[in-house]
Amino acid sequence: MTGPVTSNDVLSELRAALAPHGVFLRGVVNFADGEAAPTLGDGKVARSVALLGNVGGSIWPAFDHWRNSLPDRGGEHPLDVWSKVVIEPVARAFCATAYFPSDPPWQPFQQWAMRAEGLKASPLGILIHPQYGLWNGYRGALGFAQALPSAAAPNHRHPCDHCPGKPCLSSCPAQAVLPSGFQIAPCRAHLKSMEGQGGCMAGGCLARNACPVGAAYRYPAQQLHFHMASLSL
Ligand code: B12
Repeated sequence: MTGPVTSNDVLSELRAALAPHGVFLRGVVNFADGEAAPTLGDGKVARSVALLGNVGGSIWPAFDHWRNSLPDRGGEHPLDVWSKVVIEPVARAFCATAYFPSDPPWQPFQQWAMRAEGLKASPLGILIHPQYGLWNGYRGALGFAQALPSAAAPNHRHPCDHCPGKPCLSSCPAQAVLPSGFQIAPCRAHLKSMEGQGGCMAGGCLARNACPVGAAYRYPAQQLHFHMASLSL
């Protein structure tokens, strides 16, 4: 694609450009006039964003292959670097502006996801998907000057409302999952302890692992460890 977005096929073309990297077009948000929206590269306000992310371990093979090909394995934040390596060329090809979840000023990725995909927050703070559970995240978003074709967000039933026993609330060995929100300090201290090294650090966050929704999409072991190591930094 070499020009601005004009065709209804843009979403199919976007899906095709992202697929080799295991990145999915997760949904679209169209902004009304005057609504808070991100700024495009040319200083104008975006009319739409396309949300890009992973579903289960979809990005892991491409990311791991890229990382293993580099002498420094992508540096201190390799997944953030890889996301840019993959998404920035797509943004250029589609005349869009790329935003990344880790880049300040933080764009409201979760608000966009709630709007575009009808997702709801789990007690952990992570949005839960009815099919993929907690095993999903965002690698970037593309801002466009035009509205994009979009369907109304699905009105999912909130999986946590019907969860028997809510095991995520009682599985955190650091008591970091409180009704008031996730507490990063006890989580990080636990990850550094012997118990944490052998538990959450080795096999992934025990509270996240305890969620029964989308268990088939749980990240592969290497990816679980990667995210815990990043969180403990
Ligand atoms: C700062 C941050 C954190 C901080 C939270 C500090 C805080 N109290 O807000 C810390 C370091 C604790 C954190 C941890 C994790 N995070 Co985080 N985080 C972010 C980040 C970069 C900014 C959040 C923000 O302020 N946004 C700005 C406001 C304007 O956006 P918003 O959509 O309106 O904000 C929502 C969030 O702030 C959310 N929120 C509030 N408190 C918390 C606490 C946690 C733990 C989370 C996840 C969200 C959350 O509620 C707001 C309203 O919906 C976002 C990316 C982003 N740009 O949003 C990722 C993001 C929210 N994190 C994400 C994830 C996956 C995690 C981890 C699981 C990562 C890991 N390595 O394990 C852990 C959670 C651990 C656990 N057991 O639950 C994902 C969530 C994906 C999803 N499906 O919802 C995001 C979107 C990043 C991504 N690449 O996809 N995170």
